[in-house]
Amino acid sequence: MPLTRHRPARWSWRTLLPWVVGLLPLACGLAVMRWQTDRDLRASSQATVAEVAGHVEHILDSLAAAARHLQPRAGQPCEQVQLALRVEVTRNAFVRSTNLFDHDNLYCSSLFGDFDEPVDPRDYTDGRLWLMNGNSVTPGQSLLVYRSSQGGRGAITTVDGNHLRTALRLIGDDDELQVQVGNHWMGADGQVHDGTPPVAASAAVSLASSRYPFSIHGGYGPDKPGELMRSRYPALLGLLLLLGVVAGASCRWQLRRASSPRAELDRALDAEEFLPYFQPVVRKGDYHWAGVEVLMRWQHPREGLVRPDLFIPYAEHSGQIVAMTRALMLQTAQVLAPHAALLDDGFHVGINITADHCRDLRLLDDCETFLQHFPPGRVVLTLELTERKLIEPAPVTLELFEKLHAMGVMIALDDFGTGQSSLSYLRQFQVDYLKIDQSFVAMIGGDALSQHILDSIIELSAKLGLGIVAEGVETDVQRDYLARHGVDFLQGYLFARPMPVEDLLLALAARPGRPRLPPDAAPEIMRG
Ligand code: G
Ligand code: G
Ligand code: MN
Repeated sequence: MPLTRHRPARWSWRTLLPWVVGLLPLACGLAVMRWQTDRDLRASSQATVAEVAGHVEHILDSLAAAARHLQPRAGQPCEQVQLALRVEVTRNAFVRSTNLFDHDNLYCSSLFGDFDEPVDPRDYTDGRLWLMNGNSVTPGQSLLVYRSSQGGRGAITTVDGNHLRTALRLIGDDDELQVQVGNHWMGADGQVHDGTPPVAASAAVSLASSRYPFSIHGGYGPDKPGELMRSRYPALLGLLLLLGVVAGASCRWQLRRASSPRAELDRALDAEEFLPYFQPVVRKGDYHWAGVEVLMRWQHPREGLVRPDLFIPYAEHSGQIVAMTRALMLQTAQVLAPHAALLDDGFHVGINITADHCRDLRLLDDCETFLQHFPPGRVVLTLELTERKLIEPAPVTLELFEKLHAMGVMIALDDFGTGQSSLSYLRQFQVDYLKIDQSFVAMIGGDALSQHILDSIIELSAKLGLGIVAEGVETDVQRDYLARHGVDFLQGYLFARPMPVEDLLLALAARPGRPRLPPDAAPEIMRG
């Protein structure tokens, strides 16, 4: 049974706002922390890169000083200069080897003495530096080569790549550092690669030496800012989280507290909290159920079931009653239509309508939608208009009622006797039924004057050819009196109280001659 209709999740601003308010301090705090962290990381990265560059310049100063000393000896025979080459190696901690070249040919080396190898200045960045992945002496062992030349002759000094590697590792222990010379670069792993080094994910910084043709690149991995924030601001993060929760919760609380009745009704309409209850109307004589009146109930999440007299007046005042009635009609059709087989042909369904609903022709669509849910002729839709708040006979209203009648919709004048509708009014709107207000029914058995009023109403309706329904029948005396006076339909606690749709369907199914009696069904009181 589609009685429990599932609710689509709706995201209105009222549900979103507490989240936004709760997340805002968190987002702002995180943004500020992130900005501060990035700034600090960048500063630390810049400092590290500058320190490494200074260290590499210091190493290169050693190489340059050794080369400068040897430069004047270039061109002299190897056996004469070999000792001087070795002295430079011994004197300088960073110098691994020294060499001399003449006419672009390396002819003397501190390691081997006489040597013979071409020197191509194009290998050297700026003619001075070459970062290579090993040479013929130590293949696979990176080294940095410094070349000092004057007119095709000069000195070449080298430093082991390990010295650079140590600088990269020790100075920036958790940085990603690289030294780049021309088209070659070396990372903390000590390997020399071609091309340009990868750019660090965060706080990437590059610094080119002003004195030698190399540059240092530094930065941190992608996880570094997060790690730093967690380790640096644990208390602040916790506080922000708490602040967010408190802000969100208090916003939610405020929204709930400060919500106007109008907003509360809108919310309830969205949440489908208005339910149809059904009170049977019985026929005189056999007291079979001729139909039902649909009465709105508010299934409030905290207050429980709310009676309509507590909220309908406000809804009528604010105009929200029209949307609420429309939703109620749709819901009524949706819960009854699957069980249309339980209804007799011509079963009356009475809906209470307010004057506001009759100001344009949209009520026609609402009624048409309602009737389309049922097999033709199965239900007769009856609109109950209260006599207390009469509808003005504007042209559009008259057109509306004409078309409603053409569609087979009946009109009942509710609470009859409490207002002052004229005969012309009854005729103008082609009213089909009068519903005698329960206050008159309660007069039965009372003084003679009150009873006279009731009798007059019944008489009047008979003269006008209108059907008549008595409301609020509570006793056998009232029932018998009304039956004797020819009242066609009766409604009241004596027959049945307003009930939820589950009970209505059980009671309808339990009627004699009906199939499908549910095993544990406890049918509502039945007089049929
Ligand atoms: O159901 P209850 O029994 O308590 O109804 C109280 C008042 O609320 C009655 O005057 C009845 O006409 C009105 N009422 C109940 N349901 C609706 C409805 O759907 N629309 C309007 N306009 N009035 C309703
Ligand atoms: O739409 P109307 O104003 O006629 O609404 C009918 C109202 O009368 C509803 O509030 C309904 O619960 C109530 N009602 C229905 N039957 C009885 C009854 O027998 N006695 C009393 N006191 N109220 C009734
Ligand atoms: Mn009514």
